Amino acid sequence: MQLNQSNLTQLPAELNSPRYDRSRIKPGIVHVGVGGFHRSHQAYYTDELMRSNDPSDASTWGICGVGLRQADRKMANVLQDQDCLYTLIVKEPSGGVQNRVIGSLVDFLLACDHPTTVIEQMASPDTKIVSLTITEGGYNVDPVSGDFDAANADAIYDLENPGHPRLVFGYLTAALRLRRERGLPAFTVQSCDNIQHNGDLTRKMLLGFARQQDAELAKWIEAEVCFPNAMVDRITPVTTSEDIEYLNNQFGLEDAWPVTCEPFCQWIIEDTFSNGRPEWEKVGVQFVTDVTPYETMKLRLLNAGHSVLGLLGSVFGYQTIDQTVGDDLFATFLQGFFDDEASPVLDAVEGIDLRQYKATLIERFSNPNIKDNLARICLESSSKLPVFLLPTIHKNLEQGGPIDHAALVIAAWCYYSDHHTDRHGNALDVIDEQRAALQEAAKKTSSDPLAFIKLDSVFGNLANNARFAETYKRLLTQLYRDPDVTILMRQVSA
Ligand code: CS2
Repeated sequence: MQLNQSNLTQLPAELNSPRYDRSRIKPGIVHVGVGGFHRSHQAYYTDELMRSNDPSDASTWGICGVGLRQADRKMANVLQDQDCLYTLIVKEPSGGVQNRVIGSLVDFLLACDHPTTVIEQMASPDTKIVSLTITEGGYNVDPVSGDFDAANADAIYDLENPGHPRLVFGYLTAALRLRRERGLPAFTVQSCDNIQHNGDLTRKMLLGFARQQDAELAKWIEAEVCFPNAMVDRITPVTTSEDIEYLNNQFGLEDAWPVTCEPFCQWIIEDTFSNGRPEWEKVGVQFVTDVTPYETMKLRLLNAGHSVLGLLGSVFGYQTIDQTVGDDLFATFLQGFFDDEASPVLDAVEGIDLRQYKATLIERFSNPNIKDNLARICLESSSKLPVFLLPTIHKNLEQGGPIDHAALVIAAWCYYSDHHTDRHGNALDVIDEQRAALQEAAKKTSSDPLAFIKLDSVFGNLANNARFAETYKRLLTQLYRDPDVTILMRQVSA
């Protein structure tokens, strides 16, 4: 049976279909970047609200998905065939599975085909929030200055073609211009990407773009648009053909693009919205005045922990996070990184027991049903590690704290970037915006052991720190002599 609106009432109870009347739902949210994470997180919370809330309020917070690029065409086609319905497959560590068909996504538009429709949807009086999961790369940050990268070809195109832009900032600016002209209140721009101060970054980039186009409009945006910062968390591996087959074999359901995720789910948001928001607090979302301590904790423990396992595990020849952390040596190394290097330089977080938080992380990573591929973890490491790992290193360098675990991870990253293989020579699929630059720098290791960390677009001035340089060089030289990372992991853990 095909997943669509007319078949919903006939689906087996285990698929937990939405019972609310989807035909009454108006899209109050336009979401740009409908991938796995949006569908396991924001759309899940919103569906939960629609199931539980006074329907008159929840029904104004439906989501209209937007894909900006040709690469989103597959999602557009799948969602169109399925009336925007999809299955969320929540996999428990015990092997149990909780399925639910999510109904909060009510429309999907492909911007490259219909730019005006997307701009009008954002400018509609119904739209109160435009939310984003566009990945780190989507923010168009100049890696050296940290400002909006005005030299980007798409940014230049958008300034010349405001009616059919390419970047999200072109769309937001065009829609906000219409709202201002029409006397409508501004929408909130809500980043849901796993980025530090995601709201502040979005604000900076949007204003950077808008000022070049229209200084008056930029001033209005500055005064009227809220950009709440948020910490987002739910491990969402890439959907596999087995997930699609599982629904088919188990329930006879044809869902061309389900999403799988872990049971854990967290969203902590600064409560600053320009034009109202859903009552997400009714379904477990936390609203706070300052999200900084929560996001720092998550980035430097969960995400950094992933990178520790991802890079060392990849070089060793493992495939998934649960397999890697299932090896005692890797688990001990990770615990050592958490306890000796990451947590001593974290500020206390109100209401959170760090020991407990770290234990929960190891449990979540160990979930054998998630099968989170190391390839997913390692992709775009050049935008991840400067946020996940480098701040911990810098703090420890300032305070005389230990750096060996982190330095070994960077050495493994150099090996990985240089060879694009594991230690046995099996190819690794390296996906990174800076892939070529990373490899070029890593290739110079034989003549200059510090060449990799001299790549300043990633490492800044780290190579100038004598203590780091010495530790890194020692570990790297040994790793290049014998790429079995476990020898060095034992040494560091001892
Ligand atoms: C991962 C994250 O991409 C990564 O490196 O650490 O995608 C992680 O799974 C999420 O942030 C969990 O919320």
